[in-house]
Amino acid sequence: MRIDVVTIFPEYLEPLRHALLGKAIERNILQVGVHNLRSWTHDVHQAVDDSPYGGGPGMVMKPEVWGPALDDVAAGTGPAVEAVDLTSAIPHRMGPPKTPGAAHGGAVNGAGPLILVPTPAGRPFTQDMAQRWSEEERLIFACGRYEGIDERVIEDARKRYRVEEVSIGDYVLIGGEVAVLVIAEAVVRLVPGVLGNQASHQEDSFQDGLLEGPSYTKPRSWRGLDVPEVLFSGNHAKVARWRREQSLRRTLANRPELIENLRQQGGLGADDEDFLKGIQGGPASNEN
Ligand code: 6GU
Repeated sequence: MRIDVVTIFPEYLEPLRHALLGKAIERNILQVGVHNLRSWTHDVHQAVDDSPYGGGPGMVMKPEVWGPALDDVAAGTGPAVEAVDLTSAIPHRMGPPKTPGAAHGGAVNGAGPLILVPTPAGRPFTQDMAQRWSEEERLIFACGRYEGIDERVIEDARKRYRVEEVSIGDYVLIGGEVAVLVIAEAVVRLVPGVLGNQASHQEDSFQDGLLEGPSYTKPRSWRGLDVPEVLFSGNHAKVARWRREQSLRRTLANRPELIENLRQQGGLGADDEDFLKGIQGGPASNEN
């Protein structure tokens, strides 16, 4: 997978080089290009925004800068050629240096890159999206400030590319950069070969519509608190049932709407319903 990010704060994307993503870069599973939007300005002030038509606070990012930036990054042309790919921050076992601009160009799958626009006005980011996007050849993130990019940039880009506007939650950030870090991490960890243990995302929170339950390690007793006895039983079916119930319990407490969603989809068995009834004190407790 190749990820390109267009931003006015390239240094903000530095964390992509570290830890899990750095390892994926090092192992050639991932290439990351970070591009400074100001490379596509022509005026002496390198202006990327202007005041909004119709008035109001804040600034709007200019279409004459964003349009060519997205086209060049998609095609690997213009200033996008000069952007040096991020290399891993991991000092040991570094692979050979990559040629700047290598691996640009059209996607092998013929669908072309998927352009992602982080914005609080986008669709809520979910694990399902992370799963779908982890199967893409190329992702291009277009980071705007929160007042936004001139709408025509999105409208025009949709004529040639697949474009999705995405939000990471119901709060407002100054710009999309941190959202890119969040989304990239969620996506890249699902790319085959990135996680050491491929089984380890089968049990992730949200993978089955429920939150993950508690985990324990040694010592068996710590500060007077004991690891639940069932985990020493060696009875795999019993452990699996207990884990399911812990997931149901935590999901009901923290995200009750997820329980309802799962119920609508037929994802709760009779034993699940019995357990939920038990911890809610019966259906009467819903009536208040
Ligand atoms: Cl993706 N961008 C910005 N600027 N603010 C956000 C967001 C994204 N998601 C939630 N708030």
